[in-house]
Amino acid sequence: MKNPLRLAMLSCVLLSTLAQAADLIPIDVHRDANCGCCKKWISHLESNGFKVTDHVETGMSAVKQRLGVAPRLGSCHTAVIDGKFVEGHVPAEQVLALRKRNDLLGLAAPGMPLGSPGMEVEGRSEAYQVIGLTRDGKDIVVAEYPAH
Ligand SMILES: [Cu+2]
Repeated sequence: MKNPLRLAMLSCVLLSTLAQAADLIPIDVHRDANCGCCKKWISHLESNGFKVTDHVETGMSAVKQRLGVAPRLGSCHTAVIDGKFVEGHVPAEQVLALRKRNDLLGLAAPGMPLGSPGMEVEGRSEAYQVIGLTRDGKDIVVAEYPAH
């Protein structure tokens, strides 16, 4: 390589790629093979700094039971981060906030609310809540969308 500037730029790109890889937050996502909105939610996480390990499952209800997701909080996919569950289309910012909450076993966006990440439908959205399940088994509202 004759051009030293080009070499410097190239190594710069390599370094920033390495730094990004180190900063990504690992999360496991369990989903059914036929779930399209689950894949969209995975893309939402990936574009918000997560490194997703995708687990395709044959029996999601058994997975949810094993991970401690109360049936009333159920949605499609179930993720696990730092030993806590994330059920359904929870926004990435709430997943980040969950990492600092030791009072919660997990978070859920019950059902499949239109307009939540991965559930975008042109011109349609509905209000929904992000629910936290506390260590003593209570549901608490952690966030409401759209934010107001
Ligand atoms: Cu879904």
